[in-house]
Amino acid sequence: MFSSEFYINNRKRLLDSLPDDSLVVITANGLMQRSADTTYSFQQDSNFWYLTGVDEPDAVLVMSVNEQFLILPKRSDSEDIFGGQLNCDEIAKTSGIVSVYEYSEGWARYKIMQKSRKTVHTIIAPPSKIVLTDSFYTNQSRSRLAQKLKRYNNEIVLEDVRGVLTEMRQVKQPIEVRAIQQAIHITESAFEKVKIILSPGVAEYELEAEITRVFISRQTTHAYQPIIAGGARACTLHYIKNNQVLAEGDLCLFDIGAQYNHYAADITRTLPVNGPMSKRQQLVFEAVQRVHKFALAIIKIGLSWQEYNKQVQYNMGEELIKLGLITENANKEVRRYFPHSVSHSLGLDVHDVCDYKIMKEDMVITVEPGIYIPEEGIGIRIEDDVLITSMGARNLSTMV
Ligand SMILES: [Mn+2]
Repeated sequence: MFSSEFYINNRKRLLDSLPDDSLVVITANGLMQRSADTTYSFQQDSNFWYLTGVDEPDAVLVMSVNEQFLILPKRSDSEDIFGGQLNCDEIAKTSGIVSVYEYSEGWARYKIMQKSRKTVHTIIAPPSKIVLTDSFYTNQSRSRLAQKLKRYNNEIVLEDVRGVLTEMRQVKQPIEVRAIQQAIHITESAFEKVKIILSPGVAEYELEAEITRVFISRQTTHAYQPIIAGGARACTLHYIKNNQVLAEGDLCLFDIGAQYNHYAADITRTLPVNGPMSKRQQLVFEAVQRVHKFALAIIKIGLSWQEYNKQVQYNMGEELIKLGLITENANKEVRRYFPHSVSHSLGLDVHDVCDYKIMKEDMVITVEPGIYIPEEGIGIRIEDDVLITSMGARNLSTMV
């Protein structure tokens, strides 16, 4: 949905950030097995997409200042019959890369290109086949590529480009902000629907179905597994079973986000299942609201993430004392009721790349304080998506 200009410019910026005459090789994600011969729905590697706009599994980008091409994966006749043939013209048009080669021709060209070089720039993956990063399984395509590059030339040194890509991707271009804003609008319209049907006796999965219906009818998907958690279940931070029935007097926490043109929204609302909130629910809700407001107010260009986290956490500690939950504003105490980060970067990935050093203009981040009290069956989080501007934080998700 972006024109090829976006990807052409991103490739140029990457090359400009690397030493002269660098050779860059970056792989797409591969398909992941779901069971037997079926796969999970394909999700492209965000770096590969950022540089090419190509949504095919196992394609490889090869580029230097003088030459750029894409190598398509080996395809069998039956893959073409079941999956349809790859359209090289379409791929060339999307990416702005004129040369799209089939597997053997592409790798033959790479072999010649790397002959005169000592290093190749790529995204480094640890050597084992299944790689854990932040306790999530990463796609195996990166380690497969690294092995392949070593097979062509065992002497070649692989240099990691993740740092450069992080610096590029963490600051959003106007066209990216518009895509995120669109993902947010679609998510907001799902919230509007949910508010109408939210009532005691409704199951969490029925609400999930309604949200999914809105997303699919707008040709989007969930950017991540939605969390729809009634009552005490909201205290399980990544509750994704969504299989219980909502009870009268409970609150229901929704943490949902559409993925539009590869860009994610990430919004949380905590709504009463019916009627007004209880006195206690109201007090906790207002405390979260105040911390949320405080965080939004202090966000500014140049603020260090460390200072930001420290200030918001202190503010949260004061609220927790007022609620009678803790007696001392100390890290360990505060973490008992607020055990996650205030904010994270948002973009192509829902937890997008970021160096988390200094807040910069045109970063898009979430602001999501929460208070979780399992012993009272209350879990409340308010999460908005904001753009960091010269005027401070601009809230992009104010419609619900
Ligand atoms: Mn979030």
